[in-house]
Amino acid sequence: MENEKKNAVLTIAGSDSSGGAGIQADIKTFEEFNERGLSCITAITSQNPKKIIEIHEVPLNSVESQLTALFDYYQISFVKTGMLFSKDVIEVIEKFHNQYKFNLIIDPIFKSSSGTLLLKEDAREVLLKKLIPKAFMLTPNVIEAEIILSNKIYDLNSQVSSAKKLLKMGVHSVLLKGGHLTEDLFYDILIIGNEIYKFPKKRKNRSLHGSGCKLSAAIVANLNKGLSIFDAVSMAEKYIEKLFEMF
Ligand code: PXL
Repeated sequence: MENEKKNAVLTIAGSDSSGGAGIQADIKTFEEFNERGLSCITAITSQNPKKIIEIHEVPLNSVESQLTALFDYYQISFVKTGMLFSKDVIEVIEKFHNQYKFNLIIDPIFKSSSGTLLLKEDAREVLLKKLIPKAFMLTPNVIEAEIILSNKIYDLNSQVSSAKKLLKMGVHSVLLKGGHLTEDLFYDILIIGNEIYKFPKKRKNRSLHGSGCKLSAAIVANLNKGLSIFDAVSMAEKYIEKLFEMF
């Protein structure tokens, strides 16, 4: 029908000039899963695989008008957030969430692997208090979960108890990724209410820049197809395994 809104998935994140992470990774992944991918860019990073040389913040009115343009036209049920950079951006997302009630998948990005801040210090509290409690799913790695919870995660037991603590912040489900623990066999832990699932993973001899972004983007694409949370995560995990074999 002419005036029926087209369905699409949206990522709100930073641009990664090197293409491996951020907006570029998300859009590529959405399209891999044949989902129409939309983007709202919060910041432009100038980076290559060695370093980030600059972060250019997109003006708040532009962030807001990107979202206005998209929500006016498309039917958007699932939104992924990545690098948000400022507390003002988080508050704008909260406002749109109140109005449009989409399912929010938060990949809580705090720092790049080289240590550059991708979320300003004064925005952390706002992310924790205002946005995380509204999330349908939170997909932190161990380091990000440690920042959110202010506790150390050193083994599978503390990983599981930390995932439970994250759930208590009000989110619907948590995928706490274990790749930063030291064991050769580690787990990504998925918690949905009382259900706990463990996805076993073998340590690779290298990391893949942007694989975290791509994992949550693949989950979002799968959720938008109507898959259950467990199936969406299982298929996304398999997809990332395949990328490691290819690149
Ligand atoms: O991988 C985390 C990440 C997300 N988004 C942007 C990034 C990075 C890491 O560098 O630059 C824009």
